[in-house]
Amino acid sequence: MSVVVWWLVTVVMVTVHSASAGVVELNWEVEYKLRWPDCKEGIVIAINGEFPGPTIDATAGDTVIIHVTNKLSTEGVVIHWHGIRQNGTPWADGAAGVTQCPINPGETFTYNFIVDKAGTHFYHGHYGMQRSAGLYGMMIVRSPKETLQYDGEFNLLLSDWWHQGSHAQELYLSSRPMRWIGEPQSLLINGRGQFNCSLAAYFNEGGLKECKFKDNDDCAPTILRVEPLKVYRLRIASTTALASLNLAVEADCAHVQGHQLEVVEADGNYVAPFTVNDIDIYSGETYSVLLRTHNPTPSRKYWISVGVRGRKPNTTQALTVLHYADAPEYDHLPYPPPVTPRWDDYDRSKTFSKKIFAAKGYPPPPEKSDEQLFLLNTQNLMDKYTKWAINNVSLSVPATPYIGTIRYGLKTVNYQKPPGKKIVEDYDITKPPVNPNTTKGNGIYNFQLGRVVDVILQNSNVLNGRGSEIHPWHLHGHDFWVLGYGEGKFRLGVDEKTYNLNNPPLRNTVALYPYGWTALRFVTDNPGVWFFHCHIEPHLHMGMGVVFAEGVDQIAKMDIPNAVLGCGLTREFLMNRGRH
Ligand SMILES: [Cu+2]
Repeated sequence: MSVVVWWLVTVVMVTVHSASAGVVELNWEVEYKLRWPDCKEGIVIAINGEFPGPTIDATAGDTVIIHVTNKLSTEGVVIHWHGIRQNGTPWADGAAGVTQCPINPGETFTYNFIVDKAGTHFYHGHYGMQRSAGLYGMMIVRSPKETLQYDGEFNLLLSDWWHQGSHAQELYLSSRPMRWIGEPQSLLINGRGQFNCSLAAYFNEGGLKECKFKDNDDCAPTILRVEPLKVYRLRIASTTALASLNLAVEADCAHVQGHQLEVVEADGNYVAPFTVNDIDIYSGETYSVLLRTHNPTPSRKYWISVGVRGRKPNTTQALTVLHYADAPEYDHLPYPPPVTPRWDDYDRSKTFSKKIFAAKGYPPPPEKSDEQLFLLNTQNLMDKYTKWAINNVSLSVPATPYIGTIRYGLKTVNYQKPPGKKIVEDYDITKPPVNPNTTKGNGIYNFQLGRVVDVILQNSNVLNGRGSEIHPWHLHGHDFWVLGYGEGKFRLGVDEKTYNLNNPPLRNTVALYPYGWTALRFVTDNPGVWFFHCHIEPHLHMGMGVVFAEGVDQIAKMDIPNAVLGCGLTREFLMNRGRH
């Protein structure tokens, strides 16, 4: 038997933390480090030397204070708290150019906000392509009165990894003609993956050699060590730059229900529980699933596989192991890992999405909307640069954060007029754009407070006419109700009738499927400036987003720390203020 020592790894079993003091205060240093995330050396963005960054563990109602020191030395940094709504603190949302200036090298900025709602969240860089460079970590907000019952829990933070650095990727995507970054070299689970070896090599899979880890190797997998006949909560988040994923746990032939996953939470909201063999997860989404262990005799280990969905995979499945207590440490697993579903089985993905409903007890959404905003998603060319555009405008985020220009009435913000339904009605979504030219813009959509807004995301064919891609859309500052999904072009006055107004799930991220539409509803109840964008980082980099301003009058009265506005026109304004 070959000497395999991959079980000598850190066990990342999260212990339940004691009653909270109400304030979680942390000091973080953000710095480039050399690590071996997939058994090959690479440059990652680490926090306090850790990659992924440290897990934030707070309780609903806590104030979270994080002093972020930028030690990247040649570039700015910001951190977005994904899933936290930032009620009353929109300046702490951490979106560069929207809610703050990037933190300068050598400087410290303090994020200070309340985590008002329990859930599985994460945080990540929101400047350039720093998420792709590994700036991310988990953020768990516990409920003081948790209704779910379980014996233990694990965090699984999923990401994708390229050997090419994020700066090169940025340059590739901004080149003329655009150079595509390609598929990721590895998928990572908690920052750990295997590129040139496999945990399952002895099944002759992929012609890879067997992984041989040393103690504390960066790329040794996070093993989930479990006891029989217990319930575990797996908190799963996807912070991939590109890949849509599927996660499956190996079943046991002897147990009909063996290792099924009961989905109980999505994006920090409880859902009506349903049971599946595997879950789909898009970038920006989080789930909690309950896994019931059985009692294998003799005790053994089982695979957990993570594979790519929605793009022709060129990336090997990520693997780790569910290790029952008393299972032999050094034995091979008896069966090959489960293979995640075919990448282009979109019907299967949609079936999963359509199983998600709000748990009992959530109030239904308002019955009618005040406004309907159509957002047509297209791929375009601008001066021979490849861009993604919404209603034919490719977003270019300005140097001066919107929140500052609005706060001080600097008159540089253009409020974009929603183009209405016409843009969708006149457009053939099955064909590449007839007029591929788009314009760059930094206009934003302006909403009064207390409005019920429906957003209809409409997908279309890409430039070369070879298909339509999945876009997971993420809204900052809000949860929204997912009212429905449909095929083809949205039919005004017809498709609204199919909306689920009874128990739609609340989310902050939702998938837009190829050639289809997705409808969502939210209430403008959070004064601030909020990014709404495709969570695929290269797509956002190429302009795939819009910005919502909400309660502009309220923003004008807000106490916004000067520290977030030390760039662009707001810096000038603040410097000249007081000089007469
Ligand atoms: Cu996208």
